[in-house]
Amino acid sequence: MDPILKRTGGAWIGWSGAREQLPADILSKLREEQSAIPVRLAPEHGLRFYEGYANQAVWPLFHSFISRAKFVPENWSSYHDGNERFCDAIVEQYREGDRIWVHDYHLMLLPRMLRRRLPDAAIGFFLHIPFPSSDIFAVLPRGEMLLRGLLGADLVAFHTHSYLQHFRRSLRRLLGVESTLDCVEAAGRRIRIEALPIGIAPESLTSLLETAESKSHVDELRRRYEGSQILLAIDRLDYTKGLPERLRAFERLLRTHPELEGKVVLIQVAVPSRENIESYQELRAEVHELVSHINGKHGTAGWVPVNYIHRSLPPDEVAALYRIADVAWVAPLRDGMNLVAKEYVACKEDGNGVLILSTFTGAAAEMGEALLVNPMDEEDSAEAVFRAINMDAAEKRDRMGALRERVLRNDVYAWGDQFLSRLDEASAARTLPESTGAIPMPAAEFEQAFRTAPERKCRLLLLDYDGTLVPIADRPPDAVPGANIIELLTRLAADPRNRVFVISGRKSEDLERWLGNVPHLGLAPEHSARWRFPGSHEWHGHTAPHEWKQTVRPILQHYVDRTPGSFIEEKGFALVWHYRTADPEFGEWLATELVSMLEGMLADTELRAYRGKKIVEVKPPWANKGAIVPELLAAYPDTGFLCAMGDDRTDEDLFAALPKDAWSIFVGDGVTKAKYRLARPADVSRVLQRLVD
Ligand code: GDG
Repeated sequence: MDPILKRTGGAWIGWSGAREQLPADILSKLREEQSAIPVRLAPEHGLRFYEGYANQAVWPLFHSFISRAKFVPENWSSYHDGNERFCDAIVEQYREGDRIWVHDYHLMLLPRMLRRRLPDAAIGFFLHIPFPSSDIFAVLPRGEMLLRGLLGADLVAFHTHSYLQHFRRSLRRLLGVESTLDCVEAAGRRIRIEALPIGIAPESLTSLLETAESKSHVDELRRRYEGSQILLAIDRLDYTKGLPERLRAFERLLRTHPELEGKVVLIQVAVPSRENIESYQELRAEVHELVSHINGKHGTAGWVPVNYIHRSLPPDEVAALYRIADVAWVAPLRDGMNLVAKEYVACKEDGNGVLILSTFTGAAAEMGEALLVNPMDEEDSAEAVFRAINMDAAEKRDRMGALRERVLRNDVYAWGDQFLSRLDEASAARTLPESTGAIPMPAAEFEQAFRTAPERKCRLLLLDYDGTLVPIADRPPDAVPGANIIELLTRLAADPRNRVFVISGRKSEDLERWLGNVPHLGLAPEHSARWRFPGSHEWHGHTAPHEWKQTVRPILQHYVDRTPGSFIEEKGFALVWHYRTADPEFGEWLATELVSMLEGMLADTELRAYRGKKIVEVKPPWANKGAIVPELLAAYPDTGFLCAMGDDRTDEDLFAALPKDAWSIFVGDGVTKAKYRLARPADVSRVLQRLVD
């Protein structure tokens, strides 16, 4: 972040790790020279904030190491308290127009805390580690609080699309919050979600190699390892980084290729990390033991196979190692991104190097020219190394050339600029537009418009059935119209000036059976793929092709088998999977899976999969309720009053197709394009009753 802060003139607010308050002269030096402002955590909370919930619960779980996760309730309160202290420090520094960029898993409660105190601030959040699958996330105690915490931001960003998808699933599963690919609407605001892979600052690394001192250091290293292929691994000593697995693979390489004796060396830099945590102490012991084992077993008087460096090196030495290494061996078991892979590539100007990269890093999603390995597969890893050290120069140059181009182009500046411009856009678009909140229906005005429609013109009423005229039933066949609705429709349709249509997703037989005897009632079943005019029994509209149902039905059947209580409904133009009586969370989860699967399958057909209220419907796009509006306006050019009522996503097509001066009325409390709103089907009956009275 340092180069970005310098460029934008930002300040860094962070915890120094110190238990005590820093002396005043150091504080002012930090502020003046580095724009760094330390947050003070109470001594009893400080370590527990960092080493407790953040690094013993969130870190292992987010890296899919469930069995390493530890949850201690006291650590949770320190985590909460730590986030609050950050909030205080930020609020103290904040000036109107500032942008706040919150980093990483230690501070996931912070966006919401900030939103409460600075409602108008632009707040962005970036997660540097993976976001786990929702199965794993669900294991994390207080996970819902973290999700709510993040939803305080205007922008929440991750390294990869797959982390983003995991986040979306967790939102649905734990909070019941729906999202689209790039947006979540929650707590009355719109939150943007993004995949923005981080980059590096290549020149701040390569410039370290330009000094005379550094050049002679590189020459000296080259002399020292002359005749050997140099494999390089640089990691924090963390169990996610796969050090023991890599050492074992290296041992296998030496065992299976004895001809490599004296000709290959592995330089492993292991930077000490989180040393107070027990699992890190165990890892250190295991790694030390493996290194001694390999060197003891395979080494000779003149050759040490593993050159192990257990400390942090100055940056110029790191750069020199990148420059001389023939192979960088980046093998984490799980890693949000992994910058070492990108830094190595940046230092290989001559293209003479090979990157071996674990598929379980975020970097693998954009570095396909590396030799990709599964670090758990010792044999596969050892062979990848063998291949790398024997690769011919042209192949090395080709692969490295493609990798370099991407690393240099997508640098950390591009990443920072993108994040900040997305944050600006997201905070400007945070408020949900007024149109999504239709106003309560003005009943008296509505009646007045109906009554005073010009004498010689007709009045057109388009009414949805389920959820509008009758309440939604668990099973579709149970939504039979009561005598009151039949009477109401009969009286409404009897007025020679009225043209009344029931426009529904139901199949023709249902509407005919229930409403077919109401004189002068128009029917438009199957989302108006077909219709008949009042007083006529002749059907107009499309005829239905059937062949596609044979392919789609088995897929829906598979979901029926997996979901107790769900079933398939067949209509003339559509197949529908209903899951109203299934477990709600499971049903929603499967519906999303089904729709995304069908999207791929149906891409080159004219069919589409749609989600409605507890249904997934497969149908052609022309079977939509908006399509009938031009037909009816052509049939009734003398329309002087037009009203449409509906409660479902499918009714939105109808609302969108209406002329501007029509009365569009949404039933329920969802987001809608309609102008007016009624609460429930009983209100619809009441309003219609007043028209006939
Ligand atoms: C987190 C995520 C994500 C290493 N040894 C020395 C040294 N390093 C530098 C490397 C590199 C950095 O440390 C390590 O970065 P990584 O990306 O590999 O890993 P994490 O520290 O776990 O970082 C990770 C990252 O955030 C960014 O979003 O990529 O997935 O876990 O820059 O060069 N630097 C110096 N001496 C060393 O001995 N000076």
